[in-house]
Amino acid sequence: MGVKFDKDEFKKSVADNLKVLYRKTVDEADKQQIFQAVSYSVKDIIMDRWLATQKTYEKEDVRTVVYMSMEFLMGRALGNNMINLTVYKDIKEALDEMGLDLNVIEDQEPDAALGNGGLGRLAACFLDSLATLGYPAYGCGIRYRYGMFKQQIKDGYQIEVPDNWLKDGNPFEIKRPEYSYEVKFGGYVRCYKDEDGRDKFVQEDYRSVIAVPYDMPVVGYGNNVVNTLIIWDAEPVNTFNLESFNKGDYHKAIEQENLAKNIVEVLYPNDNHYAGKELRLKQQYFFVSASIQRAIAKYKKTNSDIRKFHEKYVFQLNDTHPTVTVAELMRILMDEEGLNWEEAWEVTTHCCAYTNHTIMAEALEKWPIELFSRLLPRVYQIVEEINRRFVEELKVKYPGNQDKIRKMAVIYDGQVKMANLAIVAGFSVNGVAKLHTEILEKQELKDFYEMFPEKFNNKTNGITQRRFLLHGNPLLADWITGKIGDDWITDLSHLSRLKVYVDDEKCQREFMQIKYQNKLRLAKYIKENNGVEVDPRSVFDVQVKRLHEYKRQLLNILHVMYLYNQLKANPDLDIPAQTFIFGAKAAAGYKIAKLINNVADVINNDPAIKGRLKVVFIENYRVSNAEIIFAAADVSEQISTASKEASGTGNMKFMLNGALTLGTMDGANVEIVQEVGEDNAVIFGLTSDEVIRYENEGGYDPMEIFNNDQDVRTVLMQLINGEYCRENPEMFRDIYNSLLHNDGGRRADTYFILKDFRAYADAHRKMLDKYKDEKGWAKSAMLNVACAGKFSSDRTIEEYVRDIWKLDKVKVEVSD
Ligand code: 26W
Repeated sequence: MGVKFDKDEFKKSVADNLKVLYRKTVDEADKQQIFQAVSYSVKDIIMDRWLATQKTYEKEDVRTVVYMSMEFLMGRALGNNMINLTVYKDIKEALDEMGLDLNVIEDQEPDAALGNGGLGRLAACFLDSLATLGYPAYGCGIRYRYGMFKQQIKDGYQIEVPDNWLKDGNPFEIKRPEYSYEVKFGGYVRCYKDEDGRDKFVQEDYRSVIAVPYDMPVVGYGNNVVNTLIIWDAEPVNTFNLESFNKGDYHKAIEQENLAKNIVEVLYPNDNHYAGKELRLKQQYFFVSASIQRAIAKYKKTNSDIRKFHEKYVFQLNDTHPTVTVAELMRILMDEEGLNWEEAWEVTTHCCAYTNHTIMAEALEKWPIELFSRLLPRVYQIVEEINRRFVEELKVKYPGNQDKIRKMAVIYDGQVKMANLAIVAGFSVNGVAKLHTEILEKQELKDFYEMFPEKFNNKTNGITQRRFLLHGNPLLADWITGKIGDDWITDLSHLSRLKVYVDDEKCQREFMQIKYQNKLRLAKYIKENNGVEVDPRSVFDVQVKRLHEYKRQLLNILHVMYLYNQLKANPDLDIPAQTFIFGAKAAAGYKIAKLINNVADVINNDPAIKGRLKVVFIENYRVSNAEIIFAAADVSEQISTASKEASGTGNMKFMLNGALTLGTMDGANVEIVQEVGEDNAVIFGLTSDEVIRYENEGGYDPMEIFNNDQDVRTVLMQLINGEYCRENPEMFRDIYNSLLHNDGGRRADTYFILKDFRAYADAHRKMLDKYKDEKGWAKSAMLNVACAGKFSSDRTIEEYVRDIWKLDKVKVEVSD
């Protein structure tokens, strides 16, 4: 089913593109131009498949899932598209012959960083799996002008630099203005009776924008399927709104122009933190309304009865961010399609399914009624009615129980609660790992679970092996294929066939040699990008993920400080050399990055340590360098406070690349250990039950640890004695205080860092003991790969399809 590849034709195509796009020959073109030309040549291969796929969907009038997400963290497209077209090596060869280096070309592409972290990257992995498995699906999101900020480190601080990812043009996207829709904001609702005496509602005196879609291809692996990611751009209703202008409404014209510009300007760089910004609600409604209008228009092309809309479309809501989908769908079905409430509710509640990605309280989206109703007057009326009916139901079911109503109502205390809306109107509510779903059912969403147990289900996250092994780690990918064939590329459970090799010493050596090569590659990257020299023979101990208190990068760096003290006190300590690698973007103002960088500065420049300890903060961690980092890791740090990390997906990427997990029993770590066995990971620390118990008891007393554990005490004192900041010893006072003292409503050491410290230090010791046993380590690392099968997003998607989406697979035929 692969693509028939003609090398000479491809070379000619690249040369032609350079000519047509830039009037240049291959020798004259610069790297960016070459990247563009090669991308257009690859797009050319995609195009016939894209056309054929969409034709097939239309002809077979398939049931479709629409993955609704504010974030799609796609990363680079060129390499991935070549991989999935199964022409990567062919193209590499063709370019070689033209004197061009594919790696250099790939490096010209900016990451499509339309997401913050786990949630956005999960959406991208899901699209890859849906296309590869041949399911009719498309993603809907926003074409942010500026994606996730680029991070520079200056003087140890994070500097946020705008990510102008579209500056050189995006060769893979296609603008489709013919499918544009108007989206209205503000004004008021006029109610009148139509000829039949029915109530009609129209929004008047509104401001509006035109939502213009751009399609991005999502190529399935080796199966001719090309699905679509639709990202919406906003354009002013009329470049210079003539109508308003003529009426003298100059102000309104300018307002609408600004609205369009602002709405898609930038991705909010908040992860797990709700800020309540009006513009964010505008973004949400903007892409939701456009996406639903598009789905309904598509549906009506081939179907006549809108009452059966839910038979052909299901909307998966990626967290609460797109939850206004529920009310917008109701509005369109009633106000534009003429259904009554009951009919519209029947359709809506069979269309919408909600995924929860976090139990962090500060991430819960609650919009003030004032803001919500002012921005979306008609949608608000509908939310009010949903709430009124639901509260009636609650009163019948739980008479006199005000407490239930307070907690479960969609509107309460002046706020619209988006999670409650999603649960009430959705037919499915899922968590993203077994433990996470259990916590939702038993704690966070207990009342809802009791009322609607049938809606709740678990879907443990997964990752795509096409990007994070086949593309990111070609050496290991080839080695695996050499051993067990290439079925693993589309069925990761095949990796278990590697188990027969884990005791074979030759295989162990080959495997570790590949790891070493990947460590060399990362060392080179670090040298070139960060100017730090690291020893590829040292243990690469890596924590890469968003910087967040609950993820506890602080625990990691405090432990590094402790290790450094140990090595200073005992220079003969018999432990392998270690490199601690961090990579993370922080919400603006978070101090830990500065601490990590200062610690790195001190340790890396201390000759007494003889290079046995190094600390690196990799600047601008993102999808493209993540691929290099995972491939090179020995130890995977997954150390969140138990119960806080819903799933984690980086943990799976490390495992797939043969790193051992050092982690807490949190999120999907639990399932990772279950798959690989307790001997091939190191687990430490409080369990989620223990954490939750302490939280309910109002915390614990970190002072006791501070007073009794001399090592911890020393490390904490070093936060405030200038050891890591000569010029300002007060620099890390806040961190010190947060660990030891209650502050207003905030408990000391909210995330149990000191409580888990000893166990963490012991876990590290245990890990190093394992590392010293070379064969044992090789075996464990190989077993991690061999047991990673469950964590393919292909498996996750099959479960979504089976339990929630009920889609049929499609076959796409293409004549090359
Ligand atoms: C409204 C602000 C905001 C922004 C982003 C709130 C919440 C979020 C996301 C839910 C944060 C996120 O990315 N969550 C992560 O989702 C991953 C995919 O399911 C999980 O693997 C991570 O554990 C979870 O933190």
